[in-house]
Parts: sequence; C-alpha cells; structure tokens
Amino acid sequence: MADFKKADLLDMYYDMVLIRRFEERCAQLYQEGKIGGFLHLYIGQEATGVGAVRAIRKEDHIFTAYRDHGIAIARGLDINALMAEMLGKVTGVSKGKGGSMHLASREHNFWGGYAIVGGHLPLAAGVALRARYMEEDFGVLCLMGDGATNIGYFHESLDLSAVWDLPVVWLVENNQYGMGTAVKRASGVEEIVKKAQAYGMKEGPRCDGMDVIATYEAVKEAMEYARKNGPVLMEALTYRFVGHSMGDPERYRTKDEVRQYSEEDPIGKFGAYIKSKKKGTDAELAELDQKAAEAIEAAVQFAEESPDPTFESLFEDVYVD
Ligand SMILES: Cc1ncc(C[n+]2csc(CCOP(=O)(O)OP(=O)(O)O)c2C)c(N)n1
Ligand SMILES: [Mg+2]
Repeated sequence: MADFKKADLLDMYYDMVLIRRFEERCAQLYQEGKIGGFLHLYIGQEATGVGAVRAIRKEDHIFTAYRDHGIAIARGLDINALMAEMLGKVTGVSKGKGGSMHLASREHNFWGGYAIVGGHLPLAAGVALRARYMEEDFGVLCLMGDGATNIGYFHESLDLSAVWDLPVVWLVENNQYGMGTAVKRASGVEEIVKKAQAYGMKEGPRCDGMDVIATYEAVKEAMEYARKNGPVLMEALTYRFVGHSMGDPERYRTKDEVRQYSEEDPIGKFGAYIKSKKKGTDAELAELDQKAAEAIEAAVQFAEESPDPTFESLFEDVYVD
C-alpha cells in the first residue's frame, strides 16, 4: 500500500470537500435560475474522481462525461473559472459557451466534459493513438458511466484500443444507474469489467470507488500497465447520493437505499481514516472544511461579477466562418 504523507492525505481530503461544496452551491444557483441547461452533480462519487485523477501524471490526458465538475476540480482547474463557466460567464474555462457539461482545459490535458453518452471514448482512443504513433510517454484516463458501456462507441473504442495496444485506462464509474435504469436492466453482464474479455484486453480490478485510497492504488497500477502494455478496462463501484440531474423524481430507487449509501459517505469515511492514522486532527479537518467553503463563496462572487460573453463571440471558436 502506498505510503501517503500527511500533506497528500489532507490535500485529497480538501479536494473531496471542495467538490462537495461546489456541487451543493451549484444546486442552489440552479434553483435560483443562475445556472441554465442540465446539471449533473457528483455528490457521493468524490472518492472515485479524486483517487483516479491523483493517480495519474500531469502529462497524462483525461476525458470524462457530463458529470464532470469533480474531475475538473481534482485535476486542478481554477475554481473561479469553473464556477464562472457554470454561470455562462466569459471568464469561464470554456469562455462561458460550454457550461456544466463542457468543462475543459488544454493546459491541464483535460479535454472535457462530453454530453453525448460514450461520445468521448473514440476521442480518448485518438489521443492515445498519438502516444503510440509519435512514441510519446503519456497515457489516457477515460472515465465513463456504467450506461456508456452499452453503447456502440464503447465497442469501437475498446476494440481499436486493444488492436493497437493503446495506453488507455477505461475507467467505468459504476454508480449503479444510467438515469433511472439499473445496470442489470441494461447490461448483459453485471460485472462490467468482464466486457474486457470480448476485446482480449486486460481486465482490471473492480475497486471500491467510495474509498479514495483504494481507487488511487487501482488506477495507478492500471495506468502503469497501460503505458507499457496497452489498454485496461476497470471499474470503480460508487453511488450518487442525488438525482441523475436536477429535478429527477428518483422513482427507480428507494429512499432507504439512498440513506444506506449516504451513511457510508466517502468524505466522512476518509476523514475518519486520516484521524485513525494520526495524520490529521478534527481541528485540522474542520479548518479545511472552512477553507473550502470560503473558496467556493469567493468563486461564486467572482462568477456573479464576471461579464456575459458578447454577442459577437458567438461567431468565435467555431469551425466555419
Ligand atoms: C447517445 C446518448 N443517448 C442518450 C443520452 C441521454 N442520457 C443522458 S445521461 C444518460 C445515462 C448515462 O448513464 P451513465 O453512463 O451510467 O452515467 P451517469 O449519469 O450514471 O454518471 C442518458 C441515457 C445521451 N446524452 N446520449
Ligand atoms: Mg451510471
């Protein structure tokens, strides 16, 4: 097991709390009508995102789906620019034209944020092809939901990645549902990693996605393997504590089920772990909670005070003049 320094553990804890506060604040701003479009929150899944993103190097690349705020925060994108993007402001990471589902930053090798289920998988394979073709030393971490593994892009991308030994970690965030559809109602196999066998690809672990350290270790090993040998399909078992997107009546699951999982809150569990290892005290964790809350409030203020994009900017950053 990796020997984490106190500072690393506290950093991971801070990122998880920062994501939780960001998401809670976004829910409020949505209800106030300040965030438009769809809003998919990452509450409950923080350990998966933070563990996975921490496990890869700066030169590795990341793709994810529309539930992307937590991944962007874990990757270190500026929190002010992220909040500004949520509010569609010109200071946002995508100049206010992407919104919640299209956060991205070239500087961070973070390519988004994609609204079409599975649509980012061929792109991830394409970037990984560059690594092999140009003999560059980087890997690609491609996160997706369980639902994305039932779509055609999944087949095309995993197949080619195996044929060409591409350095990709295909990480399925199995939160048990694709919108209101449980995994077993949409997938022939419930153990999604088994799909690796269809492509002759390394079947990675099913790690506990509610445990940030377990996820970190599993992704680290998978990425090291992928860079040297070729793709891995792995799975993090997780759960979203809130609806699929805002306004989901959640008729597909019981309140009891949600309550049971919420009692296993990954942030609370990680805080307890840090204390048990004597790497942090209640006071230190409370200070980080406070710092995260303040950072989010400052980000909201920055976003609210930022200007909207101009009308002319509609014609910028598009393919056709
Ligand atoms: C190609 C396509 N089909 C349908 C949708 C509508 N849709 C949006 S999210 C979603 C569920 C995907 O579930 P999953 O991949 O498990 O991700 P999660 O929301 O659980 O993170 C669906 C069907 C879409 N965005 N794109
Ligand atoms: Mg899902």
